[in-house]
Amino acid sequence: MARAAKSTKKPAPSRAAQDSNAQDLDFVLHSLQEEHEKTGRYGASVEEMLHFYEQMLLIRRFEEKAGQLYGLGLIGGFCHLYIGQEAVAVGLQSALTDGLDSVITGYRDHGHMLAYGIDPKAIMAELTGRQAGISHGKGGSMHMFSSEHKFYGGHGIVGAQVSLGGGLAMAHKYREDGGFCLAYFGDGAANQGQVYETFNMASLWNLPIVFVIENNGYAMGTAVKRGSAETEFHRRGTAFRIPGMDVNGMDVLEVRGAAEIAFKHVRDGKGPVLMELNTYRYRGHSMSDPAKYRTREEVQDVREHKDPIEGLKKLLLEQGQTEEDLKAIDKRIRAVVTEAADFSESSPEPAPAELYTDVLVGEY
Ligand SMILES: Cc1ncc(C[n+]2csc(CCOP(=O)(O)OP(=O)(O)O)c2C)c(N)n1
Repeated sequence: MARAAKSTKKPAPSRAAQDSNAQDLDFVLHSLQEEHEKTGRYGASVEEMLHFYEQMLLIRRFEEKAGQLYGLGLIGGFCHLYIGQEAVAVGLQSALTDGLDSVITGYRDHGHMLAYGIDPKAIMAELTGRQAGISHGKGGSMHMFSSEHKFYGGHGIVGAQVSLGGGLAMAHKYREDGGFCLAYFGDGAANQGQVYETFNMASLWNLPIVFVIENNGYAMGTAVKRGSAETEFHRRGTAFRIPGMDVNGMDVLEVRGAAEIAFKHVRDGKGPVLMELNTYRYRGHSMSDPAKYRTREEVQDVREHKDPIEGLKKLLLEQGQTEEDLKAIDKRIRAVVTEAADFSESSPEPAPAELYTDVLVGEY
């Protein structure tokens, strides 16, 4: 007969006692927040600001065009747009070392690829399933990949990219190449078990990795506070001694400022960092989401008061740029996007023989 084990455990401390633990000298909330708040926004030159502006506008216009092509039936399958989140990828990736550091993300990946400098034509051709696409038209929106650019996807399995990112970081360390991995995931993915297994191993092995939680407020139709017990995502590495940072992901200069601190920490061999980038997606989760779980007013309010592109535009105007200068940039970007769309529409689909390429057959 089973015998009830005698509990030797002390009773659980009250909430108040737990709160006072936060004051204990033994308890450390691992954080780089103080440094981030002290340093603040990145002191960009006007040239750099113009570059960030162009990159964010390229993502916005590209995604708008992708939305149109989807509506016309030229893009099949899933398509998750990055509109609203542009400052995150642009601010972070502007601080990477080209050709050295690696990037991995989920299915909302077009913006990250554009921010990495990958040719818009190759991305649009992939979206439309053409041979000239970066995955030869066989991957589509969620499965783009370019080892040449150290861009390791594009993953449809929520959270999977975090563990794979741990592997990429392990490779950087093993090869002693001085690079690190930037692994993006969403607030919904942040509740997955494999994320915490990766945190543990990354911290234990002191891996060069920056975990980036893009908190856009929703996981499909579930608002953060309905699905997450701890909504301050930057604190979630504390149990693994991974320092966190809480960053305004709608301000590209703040994102870049935070990146400087986080990336230095990792490059100095001090192990992983966890960044929470607070942002917002304007469009539905994917093209098939009518977004009934939030009001139009909520979206409009963010557009009017927090838009990352409008925010930077205001700063540029204060720095002496004119409306005409900025309109000329928009015109140029629209031409790049139109060219990418025309190119993909006139490109051939993959030949039937492509069915047999890039297929892994073998015994291990
Ligand atoms: C393992 C797994 N579970 C569920 C899904 C279905 N799914 C696709 S996206 C998504 C929500 C993820 O939200 P979040 O991580 O916040 O990223 P966001 O879409 O906001 O960028 C879910 C549940 C999936 N693709 N993979």
